[in-house]
Amino acid sequence: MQRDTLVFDLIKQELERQRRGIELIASENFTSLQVIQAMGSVLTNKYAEGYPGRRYYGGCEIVDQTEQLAIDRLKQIFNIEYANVQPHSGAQANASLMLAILQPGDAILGLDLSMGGHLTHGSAVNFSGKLYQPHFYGVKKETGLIDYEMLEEKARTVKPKLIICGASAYSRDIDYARIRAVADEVGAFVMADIAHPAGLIAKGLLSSPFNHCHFVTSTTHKTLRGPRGGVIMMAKDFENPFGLKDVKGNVRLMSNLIDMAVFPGTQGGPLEHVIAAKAIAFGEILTDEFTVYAKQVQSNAQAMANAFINRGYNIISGGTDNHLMLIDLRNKNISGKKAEHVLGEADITANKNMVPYDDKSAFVTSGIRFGVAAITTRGMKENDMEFVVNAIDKALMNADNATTLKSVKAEVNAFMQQFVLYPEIG
Ligand code: DSN
Repeated sequence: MQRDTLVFDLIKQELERQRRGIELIASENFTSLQVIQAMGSVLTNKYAEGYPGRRYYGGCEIVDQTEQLAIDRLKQIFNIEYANVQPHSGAQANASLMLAILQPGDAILGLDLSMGGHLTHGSAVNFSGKLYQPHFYGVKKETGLIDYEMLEEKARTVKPKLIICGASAYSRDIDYARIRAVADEVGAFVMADIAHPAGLIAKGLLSSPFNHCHFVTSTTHKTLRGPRGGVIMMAKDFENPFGLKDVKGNVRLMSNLIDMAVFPGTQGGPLEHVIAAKAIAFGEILTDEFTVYAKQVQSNAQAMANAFINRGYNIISGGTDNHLMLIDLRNKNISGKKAEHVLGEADITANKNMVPYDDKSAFVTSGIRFGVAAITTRGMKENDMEFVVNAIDKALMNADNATTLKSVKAEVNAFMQQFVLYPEIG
Protein backbone atom coordinates (compact mmCIF):
# COMPACT_ATOMS: atom_id res chain seq x y z
CA MET A 1 0.00 0.00 0.00
CA GLN A 2 1.36 3.41 -0.92
CA ARG A 3 1.98 5.79 2.00
CA ASP A 4 -0.82 8.34 2.19
CA THR A 5 1.34 11.43 2.04
CA LEU A 6 -1.73 13.64 1.72
CA VAL A 7 -2.96 12.71 5.20
CA PHE A 8 0.51 12.50 6.77
CA ASP A 9 1.39 15.95 5.42
CA LEU A 10 -1.75 17.30 7.08
CA ILE A 11 -0.81 15.61 10.36
CA LYS A 12 2.63 17.22 10.11
CA GLN A 13 0.98 20.61 9.53
CA GLU A 14 -1.17 20.09 12.63
CA LEU A 15 1.95 19.29 14.68
CA GLU A 16 3.56 22.52 13.48
CA ARG A 17 0.37 24.45 14.32
CA GLN A 18 0.43 23.00 17.83
CA ARG A 19 4.12 23.81 18.21
CA ARG A 20 4.05 27.44 17.15
CA GLY A 21 0.83 28.56 18.88
CA ILE A 22 -0.39 29.26 22.40
CA GLU A 23 -3.05 26.65 23.18
CA LEU A 24 -5.62 28.00 25.60
CA ILE A 25 -8.67 25.84 24.88
CA ALA A 26 -9.56 24.72 28.40
CA SER A 27 -10.52 21.21 27.30
CA GLU A 28 -7.26 20.47 25.47
CA ASN A 29 -3.84 19.28 26.53
CA PHE A 30 -0.72 17.63 25.07
CA THR A 31 -0.37 13.94 25.92
CA SER A 32 2.98 12.27 26.41
CA LEU A 33 4.54 10.59 23.39
CA GLN A 34 3.95 7.13 24.91
CA VAL A 35 0.21 7.89 25.10
CA ILE A 36 0.24 8.75 21.39
CA GLN A 37 2.25 5.61 20.60
CA ALA A 38 -0.26 3.37 22.38
CA MET A 39 -3.10 4.96 20.42
CA GLY A 40 -1.27 4.29 17.19
CA SER A 41 -0.60 0.65 18.09
CA VAL A 42 -1.80 -2.75 16.86
CA LEU A 43 -4.34 -2.84 19.67
CA THR A 44 -6.64 -0.94 17.31
CA ASN A 45 -7.05 -4.24 15.43
CA LYS A 46 -8.66 -6.11 18.32
CA TYR A 47 -12.35 -6.69 18.94
CA ALA A 48 -13.05 -7.22 22.65
CA GLU A 49 -16.76 -6.79 23.35
CA GLY A 50 -17.31 -7.51 27.01
CA TYR A 51 -14.98 -6.96 29.95
CA PRO A 52 -11.63 -8.42 31.08
CA GLY A 53 -12.09 -12.16 31.65
CA ARG A 54 -15.59 -12.19 30.15
CA ARG A 55 -15.40 -11.32 26.45
CA TYR A 56 -17.42 -12.28 23.42
CA TYR A 57 -14.29 -12.81 21.26
CA GLY A 58 -11.21 -15.00 21.48
CA GLY A 59 -7.66 -13.69 21.60
CA CYS A 60 -8.34 -11.13 24.31
CA GLU A 61 -5.71 -12.33 26.78
CA ILE A 62 -3.42 -9.34 26.13
CA VAL A 63 -6.04 -6.59 25.96
CA ASP A 64 -7.58 -8.06 29.13
CA GLN A 65 -4.33 -7.09 30.84
CA THR A 66 -4.06 -3.58 29.38
CA GLU A 67 -7.71 -2.86 30.23
CA GLN A 68 -7.29 -4.26 33.76
CA LEU A 69 -4.21 -2.05 34.24
CA ALA A 70 -6.25 1.00 33.22
CA ILE A 71 -9.02 0.05 35.66
CA ASP A 72 -6.64 -0.66 38.55
CA ARG A 73 -4.62 2.52 38.06
CA LEU A 74 -7.74 4.70 37.84
CA LYS A 75 -9.07 3.13 41.04
CA GLN A 76 -5.72 3.84 42.70
CA ILE A 77 -5.67 7.49 41.56
CA PHE A 78 -9.00 8.31 43.19
CA ASN A 79 -8.97 5.57 45.87
CA ILE A 80 -12.27 4.15 44.62
CA GLU A 81 -13.96 0.77 44.28
CA TYR A 82 -15.29 0.88 40.72
CA ALA A 83 -14.14 2.16 37.34
CA ASN A 84 -15.29 1.53 33.79
CA VAL A 85 -12.70 2.72 31.28
CA GLN A 86 -14.56 1.83 28.07
CA PRO A 87 -16.62 4.97 27.28
CA HIS A 88 -15.36 6.41 23.99
CA SER A 89 -15.88 9.96 25.27
CA GLY A 90 -17.29 12.00 28.12
CA ALA A 91 -20.62 12.26 26.31
CA GLN A 92 -20.72 8.45 25.99
CA ALA A 93 -19.90 8.09 29.67
CA ASN A 94 -22.80 10.37 30.60
CA ALA A 95 -25.17 8.65 28.15
CA SER A 96 -24.29 5.24 29.58
CA LEU A 97 -24.68 6.35 33.17
CA MET A 98 -28.08 7.89 32.45
CA LEU A 99 -29.16 4.75 30.60
CA ALA A 100 -28.20 2.71 33.67
CA ILE A 101 -30.18 4.72 36.20
CA LEU A 102 -32.98 6.56 34.37
CA GLN A 103 -36.10 5.75 32.40
CA PRO A 104 -37.11 7.88 29.39
CA GLY A 105 -39.06 10.87 30.63
CA ASP A 106 -37.45 10.95 34.08
CA ALA A 107 -36.63 14.42 35.40
CA ILE A 108 -32.98 15.46 35.59
CA LEU A 109 -31.49 18.65 37.03
CA GLY A 110 -28.24 20.12 35.74
CA LEU A 111 -26.34 23.38 35.41
CA ASP A 112 -27.67 25.39 32.46
CA LEU A 113 -25.33 25.24 29.43
CA SER A 114 -25.49 29.02 29.10
CA MET A 115 -24.29 29.31 32.71
CA GLY A 116 -21.28 27.05 32.25
CA GLY A 117 -22.92 23.59 32.11
CA HIS A 118 -22.56 20.97 29.40
CA LEU A 119 -24.60 19.71 26.44
CA THR A 120 -25.03 16.28 28.04
CA HIS A 121 -26.47 17.77 31.22
CA GLY A 122 -29.91 18.24 29.67
CA SER A 123 -29.51 20.52 26.65
CA ALA A 124 -32.52 20.44 24.30
CA VAL A 125 -30.31 19.56 21.33
CA ASN A 126 -28.68 16.60 23.10
CA PHE A 127 -29.91 13.06 23.94
CA SER A 128 -30.06 14.13 27.59
CA GLY A 129 -32.63 16.82 26.85
CA LYS A 130 -34.58 14.71 24.36
CA LEU A 131 -34.84 11.42 26.26
CA TYR A 132 -35.24 12.84 29.75
CA GLN A 133 -37.13 15.78 31.20
CA PRO A 134 -34.46 18.45 31.74
CA HIS A 135 -34.52 21.13 34.44
CA PHE A 136 -31.75 23.59 35.22
CA TYR A 137 -30.11 25.62 37.93
CA GLY A 138 -27.80 28.53 37.24
CA VAL A 139 -25.24 30.86 38.75
CA LYS A 140 -25.94 34.06 40.64
CA LYS A 141 -25.81 37.17 38.50
CA GLU A 142 -23.95 39.23 41.11
CA THR A 143 -21.27 36.66 42.00
CA GLY A 144 -21.09 34.20 39.09
CA LEU A 145 -21.16 31.41 41.70
CA ILE A 146 -23.50 28.41 41.56
CA ASP A 147 -26.89 29.38 42.95
CA TYR A 148 -27.27 26.55 45.46
CA GLU A 149 -30.56 27.98 46.79
CA MET A 150 -31.98 27.78 43.24
CA LEU A 151 -30.66 24.23 42.88
CA GLU A 152 -32.34 23.22 46.14
CA GLU A 153 -35.60 24.92 45.27
CA LYS A 154 -35.72 23.29 41.81
CA ALA A 155 -34.83 19.89 43.29
CA ARG A 156 -37.69 20.16 45.79
CA THR A 157 -40.13 21.27 43.07
CA VAL A 158 -39.31 18.90 40.20
CA LYS A 159 -38.03 15.96 42.29
CA PRO A 160 -35.45 14.83 39.72
CA LYS A 161 -34.18 11.26 39.61
CA LEU A 162 -30.71 12.65 38.93
CA ILE A 163 -28.93 15.84 39.93
CA ILE A 164 -25.89 16.58 37.77
CA CYS A 165 -23.04 18.75 38.94
CA GLY A 166 -19.91 19.67 37.08
CA ALA A 167 -19.38 22.15 34.29
CA SER A 168 -17.41 23.08 31.22
CA ALA A 169 -16.99 26.79 31.93
CA TYR A 170 -17.06 27.25 35.72
CA SER A 171 -13.86 28.30 37.45
CA ARG A 172 -14.79 27.61 41.07
CA ASP A 173 -14.84 24.59 43.34
CA ILE A 174 -18.18 22.83 43.91
CA ASP A 175 -19.98 22.12 47.18
CA TYR A 176 -20.75 18.45 46.57
CA ALA A 177 -21.89 17.85 50.16
CA ARG A 178 -24.60 20.48 49.84
CA ILE A 179 -25.85 18.97 46.57
CA ARG A 180 -25.91 15.47 48.08
CA ALA A 181 -27.93 16.74 51.05
CA VAL A 182 -30.79 17.97 48.89
CA ALA A 183 -30.54 14.88 46.67
CA ASP A 184 -31.08 12.68 49.72
CA GLU A 185 -34.02 14.85 50.74
CA VAL A 186 -35.79 14.42 47.37
CA GLY A 187 -34.63 10.88 46.59
CA ALA A 188 -32.28 11.68 43.70
CA PHE A 189 -28.96 10.25 42.59
CA VAL A 190 -26.05 12.68 42.19
CA MET A 191 -23.60 12.50 39.33
CA ALA A 192 -20.50 14.71 39.17
CA ASP A 193 -19.04 15.23 35.72
CA ILE A 194 -15.45 16.18 36.53
CA ALA A 195 -14.19 16.20 32.93
CA HIS A 196 -12.54 19.59 33.36
CA PRO A 197 -10.98 19.59 36.85
CA ALA A 198 -10.29 15.81 37.18
CA GLY A 199 -6.49 16.20 37.14
CA LEU A 200 -6.62 18.69 40.01
CA ILE A 201 -9.08 16.55 41.97
CA ALA A 202 -6.74 13.56 41.44
CA LYS A 203 -4.05 15.44 43.33
CA GLY A 204 -6.30 16.78 46.11
CA LEU A 205 -6.16 20.38 44.87
CA LEU A 206 -9.96 20.70 44.70
CA SER A 207 -12.79 19.13 46.73
CA SER A 208 -13.37 15.48 45.97
CA PRO A 209 -16.82 14.54 44.66
CA PHE A 210 -16.26 10.89 45.58
CA ASN A 211 -17.34 11.23 49.21
CA HIS A 212 -20.67 12.74 48.23
CA CYS A 213 -21.72 11.78 44.69
CA HIS A 214 -23.07 8.35 43.77
CA PHE A 215 -21.43 8.51 40.35
CA VAL A 216 -18.51 10.41 38.85
CA THR A 217 -17.83 10.66 35.12
CA SER A 218 -14.93 12.27 33.31
CA THR A 219 -13.14 12.64 30.05
CA THR A 220 -9.51 11.56 30.06
CA HIS A 221 -7.96 14.18 27.77
CA LYS A 222 -8.31 17.47 29.62
CA THR A 223 -6.48 17.99 32.92
CA LEU A 224 -5.95 14.20 33.16
CA ARG A 225 -3.70 14.61 30.07
CA GLY A 226 -4.56 11.25 28.54
CA PRO A 227 -6.02 10.14 25.21
CA ARG A 228 -9.45 11.35 24.09
CA GLY A 229 -11.98 9.22 25.97
CA GLY A 230 -14.29 8.83 28.95
CA VAL A 231 -14.61 6.94 32.23
CA ILE A 232 -17.31 6.20 34.80
CA MET A 233 -16.42 5.79 38.48
CA MET A 234 -17.97 5.09 41.88
CA ALA A 235 -16.26 5.51 45.24
CA LYS A 236 -18.31 2.58 46.55
CA ASP A 237 -20.36 0.08 44.64
CA PHE A 238 -23.82 -0.42 46.09
CA GLU A 239 -26.99 -2.40 45.69
CA ASN A 240 -29.17 0.29 44.21
CA PRO A 241 -31.60 1.65 46.77
CA PHE A 242 -34.35 2.42 44.24
CA GLY A 243 -34.70 -1.18 43.10
CA LEU A 244 -33.38 -0.50 39.61
CA LYS A 245 -33.44 -3.74 37.66
CA ASP A 246 -31.60 -5.20 34.70
CA VAL A 247 -33.56 -6.32 31.60
CA LYS A 248 -34.28 -9.70 33.20
CA GLY A 249 -35.90 -7.99 36.17
CA ASN A 250 -33.09 -8.72 38.63
CA VAL A 251 -32.07 -6.10 41.16
CA ARG A 252 -28.37 -5.69 40.54
CA LEU A 253 -25.33 -3.95 41.94
CA MET A 254 -24.84 -0.53 40.38
CA SER A 255 -21.52 -1.67 38.89
CA ASN A 256 -23.35 -4.40 36.93
CA LEU A 257 -25.96 -1.95 35.69
CA ILE A 258 -23.31 0.56 34.60
CA ASP A 259 -21.15 -2.07 32.88
CA MET A 260 -24.21 -3.29 30.98
CA ALA A 261 -25.22 0.26 30.06
CA VAL A 262 -21.78 0.91 28.51
CA PHE A 263 -21.69 -2.45 26.73
CA PRO A 264 -24.04 -3.59 25.27
CA GLY A 265 -26.22 -0.61 26.23
CA THR A 266 -24.61 2.19 24.27
CA GLN A 267 -21.36 0.89 22.78
CA GLY A 268 -20.02 -2.11 20.91
CA GLY A 269 -16.34 -3.01 20.86
CA PRO A 270 -14.16 -1.00 23.23
CA LEU A 271 -11.24 0.95 21.74
CA GLU A 272 -8.49 -1.15 23.29
CA HIS A 273 -5.69 1.00 21.80
CA VAL A 274 -7.22 4.04 23.54
CA ILE A 275 -7.75 2.05 26.75
CA ALA A 276 -4.03 1.11 26.72
CA ALA A 277 -3.23 4.80 26.28
CA LYS A 278 -5.54 5.55 29.23
CA ALA A 279 -3.57 3.02 31.30
CA ILE A 280 -0.34 4.82 30.42
CA ALA A 281 -1.79 8.25 31.24
CA PHE A 282 -3.15 6.94 34.56
CA GLY A 283 0.31 5.58 35.37
CA GLU A 284 1.74 9.04 34.67
CA ILE A 285 -0.86 10.64 36.95
CA LEU A 286 0.27 8.41 39.81
CA THR A 287 3.77 9.92 39.69
CA ASP A 288 5.11 12.86 41.73
CA GLU A 289 5.89 14.58 38.44
CA PHE A 290 2.17 14.88 37.75
CA THR A 291 1.61 16.31 41.25
CA VAL A 292 4.05 19.08 40.36
CA TYR A 293 2.25 19.57 37.04
CA ALA A 294 -1.22 19.81 38.61
CA LYS A 295 -0.02 22.36 41.18
CA GLN A 296 1.59 24.38 38.41
CA VAL A 297 -1.68 24.33 36.44
CA GLN A 298 -3.51 25.85 39.40
CA SER A 299 -0.79 28.47 40.03
CA ASN A 300 -0.62 29.40 36.35
CA ALA A 301 -4.40 29.83 36.19
CA GLN A 302 -4.31 32.15 39.20
CA ALA A 303 -1.41 34.14 37.74
CA MET A 304 -3.24 34.43 34.42
CA ALA A 305 -6.47 35.53 36.12
CA ASN A 306 -4.59 38.22 38.06
CA ALA A 307 -2.89 39.46 34.89
CA PHE A 308 -6.30 39.82 33.22
CA ILE A 309 -7.83 41.56 36.24
CA ASN A 310 -4.90 44.02 36.29
CA ARG A 311 -5.75 44.94 32.71
CA GLY A 312 -9.41 45.59 33.52
CA TYR A 313 -10.87 42.30 32.27
CA ASN A 314 -14.00 41.00 33.96
CA ILE A 315 -13.55 37.37 35.00
CA ILE A 316 -16.80 35.65 35.91
CA SER A 317 -16.76 34.99 39.70
CA GLY A 318 -13.71 37.24 39.99
CA GLY A 319 -11.04 34.55 39.65
CA THR A 320 -10.37 30.84 39.48
CA ASP A 321 -9.84 27.81 41.70
CA ASN A 322 -9.10 25.41 38.85
CA HIS A 323 -7.43 25.47 35.44
CA LEU A 324 -9.77 27.80 33.57
CA MET A 325 -11.45 31.16 33.55
CA LEU A 326 -14.36 32.70 31.70
CA ILE A 327 -14.08 36.35 30.70
CA ASP A 328 -17.01 38.67 30.02
CA LEU A 329 -15.73 40.89 27.20
CA ARG A 330 -18.61 43.36 27.21
CA ASN A 331 -16.57 46.12 28.87
CA LYS A 332 -13.92 45.61 26.17
CA ASN A 333 -16.39 46.12 23.31
CA ILE A 334 -15.57 42.92 21.46
CA SER A 335 -17.72 39.80 21.06
CA GLY A 336 -16.50 36.31 21.89
CA LYS A 337 -16.76 35.37 18.22
CA LYS A 338 -14.57 38.23 17.09
CA ALA A 339 -12.12 37.67 19.96
CA GLU A 340 -11.73 34.00 19.02
CA HIS A 341 -11.06 34.98 15.41
CA VAL A 342 -8.62 37.76 16.23
CA LEU A 343 -6.65 35.57 18.64
CA GLY A 344 -6.53 32.88 15.96
CA GLU A 345 -4.87 35.40 13.64
CA ALA A 346 -2.14 35.73 16.28
CA ASP A 347 -1.75 31.94 16.71
CA ILE A 348 -3.47 32.01 20.11
CA THR A 349 -6.19 29.35 20.21
CA ALA A 350 -9.21 29.76 22.49
CA ASN A 351 -12.96 29.43 22.21
CA LYS A 352 -15.82 31.86 22.42
CA ASN A 353 -18.22 31.03 25.24
CA MET A 354 -21.52 32.34 26.50
CA VAL A 355 -21.28 34.14 29.83
CA PRO A 356 -24.06 33.88 32.43
CA TYR A 357 -27.02 36.09 31.48
CA ASP A 358 -25.50 36.69 28.03
CA ASP A 359 -27.43 38.97 25.68
CA LYS A 360 -25.73 37.48 22.62
CA SER A 361 -26.39 34.13 20.93
CA ALA A 362 -24.25 31.01 21.36
CA PHE A 363 -22.78 31.72 17.90
CA VAL A 364 -21.61 35.21 18.83
CA THR A 365 -21.35 35.25 22.66
CA SER A 366 -20.01 37.92 25.00
CA GLY A 367 -17.32 35.74 26.47
CA ILE A 368 -14.14 33.84 25.89
CA ARG A 369 -12.81 30.88 27.87
CA PHE A 370 -9.14 30.32 28.63
CA GLY A 371 -7.50 27.27 30.23
CA VAL A 372 -3.87 26.67 31.12
CA ALA A 373 -3.58 22.86 31.18
CA ALA A 374 -1.94 22.71 27.74
CA ILE A 375 0.49 25.62 28.14
CA THR A 376 1.53 24.24 31.53
CA THR A 377 2.41 20.95 29.84
CA ARG A 378 4.49 23.01 27.39
CA GLY A 379 6.50 24.15 30.43
CA MET A 380 5.12 27.60 31.18
CA LYS A 381 5.35 29.01 34.70
CA GLU A 382 3.59 31.85 36.53
CA ASN A 383 5.85 34.57 35.09
CA ASP A 384 5.07 33.44 31.51
CA MET A 385 1.42 34.36 32.06
CA GLU A 386 2.35 38.05 31.73
CA PHE A 387 3.57 37.47 28.17
CA VAL A 388 0.50 35.41 27.28
CA VAL A 389 -2.02 37.89 28.70
CA ASN A 390 -0.14 40.82 27.21
CA ALA A 391 -0.27 39.19 23.77
CA ILE A 392 -4.00 38.49 24.16
CA ASP A 393 -4.69 42.04 25.30
CA LYS A 394 -2.65 43.54 22.46
CA ALA A 395 -4.50 41.40 19.90
CA LEU A 396 -7.96 42.16 21.29
CA MET A 397 -7.28 45.89 21.61
CA ASN A 398 -6.06 45.98 18.00
CA ALA A 399 -8.68 43.67 16.56
CA ASP A 400 -8.94 45.54 13.26
CA ASN A 401 -5.27 46.30 12.83
CA ALA A 402 -3.78 43.59 10.60
CA THR A 403 -0.23 44.90 11.04
CA THR A 404 -0.36 44.71 14.85
CA LEU A 405 -1.95 41.25 14.74
CA LYS A 406 0.85 40.11 12.45
CA SER A 407 3.47 41.40 14.87
CA VAL A 408 1.72 39.72 17.85
CA LYS A 409 1.74 36.47 15.90
CA ALA A 410 5.48 36.81 15.23
CA GLU A 411 6.11 37.48 18.95
CA VAL A 412 3.97 34.46 19.90
CA ASN A 413 5.78 32.16 17.45
CA ALA A 414 9.20 33.30 18.69
CA PHE A 415 8.14 32.94 22.35
CA MET A 416 6.84 29.39 21.83
CA GLN A 417 10.14 28.14 20.41
CA GLN A 418 11.52 27.78 23.95
CA PHE A 419 8.70 25.36 24.93
CA VAL A 420 9.66 22.31 22.90
CA LEU A 421 6.81 19.99 21.91
CA TYR A 422 7.40 16.37 20.88
CA PRO A 423 11.14 16.75 20.09
CA GLU A 424 11.22 12.99 19.28
CA ILE A 425 8.95 13.61 16.29
CA GLY A 426 10.85 15.25 13.44
N1 DSN B 1 -16.21 20.35 24.47
C1 DSN B 1 -15.70 20.27 25.81
C2 DSN B 1 -15.23 21.58 26.31
O1 DSN B 1 -14.65 22.29 25.52
O2 DSN B 1 -15.38 21.90 27.47
C3 DSN B 1 -16.67 19.69 26.72
O3 DSN B 1 -17.17 18.51 26.19
